[in-house]
Amino acid sequence: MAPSPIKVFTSALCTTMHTPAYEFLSGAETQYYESPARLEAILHYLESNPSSFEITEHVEDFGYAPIQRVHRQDFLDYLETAYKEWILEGGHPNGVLPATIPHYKVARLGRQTPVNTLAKAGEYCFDLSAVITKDTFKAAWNAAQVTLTATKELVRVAAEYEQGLVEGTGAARSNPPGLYALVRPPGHHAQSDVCGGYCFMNNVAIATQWLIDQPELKRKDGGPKKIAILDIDFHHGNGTQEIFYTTSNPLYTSLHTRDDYPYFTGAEVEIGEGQGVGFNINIPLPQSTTDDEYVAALEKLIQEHVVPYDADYIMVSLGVDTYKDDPIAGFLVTSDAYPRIGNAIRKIGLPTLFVQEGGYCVEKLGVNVGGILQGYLGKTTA
Ligand code: SP5
Ligand code: ZN
Repeated sequence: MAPSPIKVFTSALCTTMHTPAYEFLSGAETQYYESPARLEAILHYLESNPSSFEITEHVEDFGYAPIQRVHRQDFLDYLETAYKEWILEGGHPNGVLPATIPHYKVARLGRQTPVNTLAKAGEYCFDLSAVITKDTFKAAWNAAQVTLTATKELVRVAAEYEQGLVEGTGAARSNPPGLYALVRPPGHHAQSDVCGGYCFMNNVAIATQWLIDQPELKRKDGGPKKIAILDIDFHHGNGTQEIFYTTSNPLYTSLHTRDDYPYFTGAEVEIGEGQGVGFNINIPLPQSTTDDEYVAALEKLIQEHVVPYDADYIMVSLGVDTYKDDPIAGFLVTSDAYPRIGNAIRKIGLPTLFVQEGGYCVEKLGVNVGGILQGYLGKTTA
């Protein structure tokens, strides 16, 4: 039986809002690379392939609670009020950016409680890319709600799939259901109480924690459902790592650059703490990584860590900034690799939600993201 199309969840309430005019890269003011044009390009590809994708703008309101399970309230209050306070204090209308960040060598003795917005910006943001505009809180909120809406549907299609496997009505382990949350701003750099790397709220972490929290979702042994996160964005997901560092559910796994942003996290020795030891898997790769090397590393990660974990669902932090011509990132990976990546994820055989993270080569975003999703459907080209 042919696989069902991938259900795509998106909303203009997140994709078109939050548009800082610029950021700083290597000391220079540049365009803001994390832009609505990225999502338009992906959407255009998906709309041109209606036999593979079913797009919906239906968004449910899950309220504040699932976000509060992952992010600290003082941080969320800051995100919500920062822009207004910033303008009142005479900050530039492009948005809130820190000028002083409590570097650990300074903060070690610091006991001064920050009061103004510039100080708070330093407290709650770790780099110069997460510009807070008047719409940022709303956009991040809606990205989380879209991701949660897709996650609720994941639960439904997963149950249907399990039923089909039991009754043998055509479903087969080789065609697990797939869904896609086409959202921005991205999430995997956002920690429990600090933004950065274009990320404000951690969509994948919020959705994962929501799955674990559902009282009626149980494994056969009575425990909560298990989730394996597969982070294939070029950059290490320091946010997702931090949020789940001390727990054995979810399993966090990441393939990422060893040589680039966020520089200070992503080493193999970051294995988790306490109950979480062994459930944080970092695979740093060199800048020179090719298609074959990338796919081999992914297959090895899946065989050695994801499959043995015996998860109920897979959450993919889907970044295609691994692409060779990405303007701010990139291995030597070409567009040919993406269907192979999707195929490797399909072979895990578990219901999967793909959530959009990075990828900045706008002209190739459609074919690269589309390549992964088409590969998941068993196709060999985008
Ligand atoms: C979600 C996501 O992909 N966020 C990434 C944010 C990266 N921002 C900093 C990029 C630094 C680029 N440095 C270029 C070095 C030359 N290769
Ligand atoms: Zn990235």
